[in-house]
Amino acid sequence: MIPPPPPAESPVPAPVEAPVLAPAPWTAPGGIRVTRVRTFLCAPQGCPYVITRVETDQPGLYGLGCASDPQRTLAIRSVVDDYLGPMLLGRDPADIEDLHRLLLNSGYWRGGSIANNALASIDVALWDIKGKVAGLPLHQVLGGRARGHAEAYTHVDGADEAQVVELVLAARDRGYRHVRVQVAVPGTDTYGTALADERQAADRRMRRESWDSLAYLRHVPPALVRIRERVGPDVELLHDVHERLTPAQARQFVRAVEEARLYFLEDALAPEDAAHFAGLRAAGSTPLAVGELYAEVTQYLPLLEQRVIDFARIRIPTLGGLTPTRKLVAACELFGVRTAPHGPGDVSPVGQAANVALDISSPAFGVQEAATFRDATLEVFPGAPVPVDGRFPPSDAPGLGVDFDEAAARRHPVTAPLEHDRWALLRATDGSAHRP
Ligand code: GCO
Ligand code: MG
Repeated sequence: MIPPPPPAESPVPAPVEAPVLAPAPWTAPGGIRVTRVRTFLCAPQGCPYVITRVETDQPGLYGLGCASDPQRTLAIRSVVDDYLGPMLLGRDPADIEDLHRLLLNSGYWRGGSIANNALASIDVALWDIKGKVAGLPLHQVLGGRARGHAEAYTHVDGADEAQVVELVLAARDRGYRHVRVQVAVPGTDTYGTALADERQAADRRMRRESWDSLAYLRHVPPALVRIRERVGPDVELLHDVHERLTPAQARQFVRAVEEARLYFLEDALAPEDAAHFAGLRAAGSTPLAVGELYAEVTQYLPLLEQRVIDFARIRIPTLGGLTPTRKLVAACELFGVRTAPHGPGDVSPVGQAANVALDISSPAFGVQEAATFRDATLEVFPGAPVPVDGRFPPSDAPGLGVDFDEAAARRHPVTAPLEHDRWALLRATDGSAHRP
């Protein structure tokens, strides 16, 4: 039995006069103080968002962060409400590095996606406040412009090549120079194709078909080569394997897809198989992208050092916030790896605004994943970053440049927070559980 939907708002925490749980030895009296940390659940995009708001004793000064991981929504909200939020009360929000380190240490057992998403939402909110106090857009706080705009990539998927080709050309006509293409494999569950998603929605996101690696290997690489032939050389094509192949199958895929001249091939290997990237690199020249599933910046380090990947698919919420992620991005720059931050519809506009601020200010930036936000999402998040002609312009508003409309959010409640974890219940043709 699915529990009743959670309240849209977290309980109001204790007033600031409570003892400061995580004091700093240098804090002088006066200055800005955190007075409340609140979380809000909403689903204007269909998937559950967790939004954190860090409030201060300065009228109208607050910061926003995104803790949205549809697979563990209620757990993440609890980590913010019950564990991390109380440690912020009474602290100066300017002490971002100290607070990030204390809150990370407070859990003792290292990171992981649930703890990191919660911590990230507070971390990004503190960066939002820093920009607002300084009167600067976040990309200026992070070092200023390294580019005039951030190139975006949009998603295209279809039941067959003809439909994909048509949608790629339409995306190019809308100004996109980078397009992710996913093509359905008849009779098998195929990641990223609308047909599967529609079925999932109809079945409350339960999987129906099984996953057939051999059918995928036979069907998709030649289809991508033919799609390249039909769309021509002037649009960058990307494809997401979504960690569904073994290392040997991934090497076959890389060899077979060479002539599609992909901009990058994403998640050809699961995190557990990262040691095989050297072999994958040797199988062909297709650029390799990985990382949305990486919860620790240190997971990237051997791949950077060996220079066996080309793009880091950084996910700021999963990595614990802007504080660790900007350090990783600097490392990417030093090792010649570009960033391609994760940003589909289940990253909220608050999370996307943090992505774009980092994109604009980092020399290592490659391309930004872009969702098509629904009107309801744009209503809940005034100032949401939206690509124009296939590119994100920098925000010129202080901080993240995105707000959160509580009243509008209440019109789009999270009604079935456990529904999304069924999305991952994929089985292979032999009935075994398979990575989704
Ligand atoms: C991508 C990702 C997403 C994930 C989703 C999981 O490349 O955008 O693979 O589509 O599947 O974020 O919740
Ligand atoms: Mg992906």
